[in-house]
Amino acid sequence: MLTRRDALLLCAGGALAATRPLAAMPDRVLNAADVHVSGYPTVEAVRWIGERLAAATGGELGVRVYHSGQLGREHDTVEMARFGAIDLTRVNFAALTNAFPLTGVAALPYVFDSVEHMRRAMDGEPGRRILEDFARRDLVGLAIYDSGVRCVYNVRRPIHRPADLAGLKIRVPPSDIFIEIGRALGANPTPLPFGEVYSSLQTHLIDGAENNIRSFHSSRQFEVARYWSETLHSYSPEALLLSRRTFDRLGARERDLLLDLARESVPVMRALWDEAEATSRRFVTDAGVQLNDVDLVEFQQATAPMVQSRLGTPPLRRLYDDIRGMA
Ligand code: GTR
Repeated sequence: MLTRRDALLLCAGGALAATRPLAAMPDRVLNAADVHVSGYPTVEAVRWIGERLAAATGGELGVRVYHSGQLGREHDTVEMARFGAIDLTRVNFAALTNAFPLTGVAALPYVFDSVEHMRRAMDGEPGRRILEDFARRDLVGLAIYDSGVRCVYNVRRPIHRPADLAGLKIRVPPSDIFIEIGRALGANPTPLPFGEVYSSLQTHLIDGAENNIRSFHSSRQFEVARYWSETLHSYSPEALLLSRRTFDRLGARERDLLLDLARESVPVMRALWDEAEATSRRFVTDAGVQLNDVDLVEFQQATAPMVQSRLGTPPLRRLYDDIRGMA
């Protein structure tokens, strides 16, 4: 946890770019990482928590969000939170599938039928099980946020079926499951951190990538990749994680406040998300990106064997069956 003095020292040293004026800072600050830009719904949801926390503690405890990947790649921020070097991190399940296999189930292709299905499952028992599992590795799972639906986009051509992806280098997050997903979709998957995707598209290191439409817009990748194909292959959600060390250092009332505010931030985030997603869809369409539907049955069939291969243990199979049972 950063004290006001630490924060001043850090900023004076220029080690971290400030995101809010120091004068408005509470006495103690929880620092939070996010790879997304300011204004992205995950960033704003964590700021919302911070503002409510500061108000409820009379300015004693707040949150400062280091957005745009200022604190590093998602995998690294998870490790930093585990060891108490940062307090909070908001990452996609894609960054968690290797260390927390339950998250991988929610990232699998076509495990959710719709946004409503994903929300129902993540608000319910399956989501609770995933959040509790973070305790195994020094983390407290605070909340699960929306991440829309991931689709494939590229610089070359519209994709209608898996065969159209043959030979295309498609960036995926650095995660075993996502590498397998990329292959199952028919592409040549190339794992890269989020912050490197835009330049890799520009330099033709990759031909395309896959993500939700908000990220496609806010990272400006739509300027380079002009074909967006509605593969709808993964709803891989977002997790807000707290360092166990920080949790242990907080007072009992502060812990309860933080847990409650994190829970209350989920509908706040979703409202921001729904608006942002619609805005981004309009924006990229107006900017000339070509959107097309795909043969979903072919994509479902192509990915079905890898989905089954990922359900090798009883807890994973049970989670999958429970999620499907809520469709
Ligand atoms: C986004 C997600 C980010 C990051 C990114 C990626 O949808 O919100 O946290 O994981 O995808 O593909 O790296």
